[in-house]
Amino acid sequence: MRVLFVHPSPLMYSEIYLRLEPLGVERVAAAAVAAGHQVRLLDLQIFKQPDLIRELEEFRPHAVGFSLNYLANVPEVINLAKAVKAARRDCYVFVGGHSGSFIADELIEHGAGAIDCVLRGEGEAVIPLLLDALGDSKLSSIPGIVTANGRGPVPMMLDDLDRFFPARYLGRRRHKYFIGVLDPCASIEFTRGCPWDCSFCSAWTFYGRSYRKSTPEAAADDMASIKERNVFIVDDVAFIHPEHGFAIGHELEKRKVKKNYYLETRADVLCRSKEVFAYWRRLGLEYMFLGLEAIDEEGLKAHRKRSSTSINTKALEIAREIGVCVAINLIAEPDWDERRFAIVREWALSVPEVVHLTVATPYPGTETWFTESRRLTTLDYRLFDIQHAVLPTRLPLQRFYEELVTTQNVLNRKHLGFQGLKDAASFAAKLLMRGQTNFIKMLFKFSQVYNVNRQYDDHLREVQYAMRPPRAYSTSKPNAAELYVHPPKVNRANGRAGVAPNGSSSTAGDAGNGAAGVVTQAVESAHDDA
Ligand code: B12
Ligand code: SF4
Repeated sequence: MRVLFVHPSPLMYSEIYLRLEPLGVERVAAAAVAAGHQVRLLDLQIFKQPDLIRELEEFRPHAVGFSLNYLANVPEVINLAKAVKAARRDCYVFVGGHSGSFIADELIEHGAGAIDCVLRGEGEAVIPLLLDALGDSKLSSIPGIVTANGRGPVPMMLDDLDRFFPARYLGRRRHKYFIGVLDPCASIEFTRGCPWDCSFCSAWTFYGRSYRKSTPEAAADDMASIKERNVFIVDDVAFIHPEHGFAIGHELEKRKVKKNYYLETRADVLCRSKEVFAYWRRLGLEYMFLGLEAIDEEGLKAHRKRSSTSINTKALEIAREIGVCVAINLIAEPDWDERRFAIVREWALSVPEVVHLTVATPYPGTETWFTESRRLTTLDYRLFDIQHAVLPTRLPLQRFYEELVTTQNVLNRKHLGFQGLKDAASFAAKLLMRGQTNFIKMLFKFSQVYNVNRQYDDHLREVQYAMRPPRAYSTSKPNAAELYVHPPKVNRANGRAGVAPNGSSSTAGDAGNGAAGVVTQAVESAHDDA
């Protein structure tokens, strides 16, 4: 069967800092290839809608699968599904991916017949089953399937992360993938899932709080097959288990693989396992993204980050000591006023690191989606990109954006001061000599993207598809069935759901002090379960 996979266009944030390969759909595509199908992949972060129509005419796919990881891409994907059906009526259209999994029924409804099914959860194990069952009554028994007739059995997890390497060879114009000066840049996955349970995040609810690892040998083989010099490690939290990081590193050394790396981790993981990060620095680790989220204890507690300002400070010291450049993320709360923005600016200017701000946004699949007491001010999916305010702001909205953009500008200028510009110019010259222009284009786009009027006007656009709002606000936590895509494994030791042997994963939210112990147990137990 001929199958075309499509990744939608980039969101606002990606327009400047990065554009990365669609690793998830590349893995699903690899599973379809392994099952004997003829597969193509079109990434609309690089190509345009007319390219999709051309591809439909040339390739004449029997099925088209959209990857929908980001909520803000929902209207685009629905309209593309409609365009595909209009061009090829008999083509089977399906949707998968992170956000798609949390709002499957809603998508089927908006699609009004253009989306034949949504496949919830991981795609690798079920894609061969779906393609095999098209036009058959077996379709309704595929794990994770949702059609206009209702839901099938619970989604199925991939039994072994080593099974499918991403089908990178299906990508076209790979030189377009980059992150900052790592231009061009490929992506790789060493582990999947996260054993923490931050209230604003859906990474843990998607994977049922599981945490799995690829073998060091497979991870190194995958890395060795990458042609690009720079690699983004997509794991939610890198090197939770330092021995895994060391083992991968040793395999890379055996294969004489030398690259520049970018990864994301937590401050407490960095503090606990400094050695593995120092070792990776020697292997080529250049940049690290730390989601500190808040600069005070109260903020950290509200996000249930289970970290403290002293751990955050220590993590920054460690990163400086080992010589890795850090980008910090802070969550801007809609109730911030001028004074609060000023405090954050002052703090950001006092540290040498790059600081990013994202706006607090409740997402389907997160706990805050159910418990957030402030009413959503919009049901426009496109604004759910953590760069727009979707909750009532204390300042008038336009004023909030003025403060946000001013802060982004101050933070940006900090790195593009005289020395920054000199460094950027020298990077740019080197990249130009290699024919890479992504980083250079990025330097000129900032004011176009972070623009008060543009952000404010985004709220005034007509809403074609309205999001299904959360059910009435509740102070009690939602029950697990409402949150998880992949249901958690029942713990063998105590018969309860979750990863912590003492059952603390389901109650860990109450933890303030002593949370570190609870999570360490969760992390260790995730290790056993993996
Ligand atoms: C790496 C990552 C990024 C990378 C690269 C992503 C990329 N190239 O696609 C970067 C840094 C660019 C990024 C950016 C952003 N990200 Co991000 N990102 C992630 C992260 C940590 C891992 C994604 C990943 O690669 N996983 C590994 C692959 C193998 O898994 P996967 O993509 O989910 O694919 C599997 C399934 O989803 C499914 N699947 C996927 N596609 C398809 C298609 C079909 C047809 C089928 C059947 C199945 C299927 O099968 C795959 C294999 O099992 C996730 C968190 C998470 N754990 O999912 C957040 C996450 C997806 N990102 C998030 C956000 C908010 C953003 C930004 C908007 C942030 C910002 N500051 O503006 C931007 C927007 C990016 C854009 N598209 O323009 C949110 C999404 C929230 C939401 N509900 O919309 C997440 C969930 C993080 C979170 N804490 O909540 N991100
Ligand atoms: S540590 Fe928290 S924010 Fe990071 S992936 Fe895990 S649950 Fe999400």
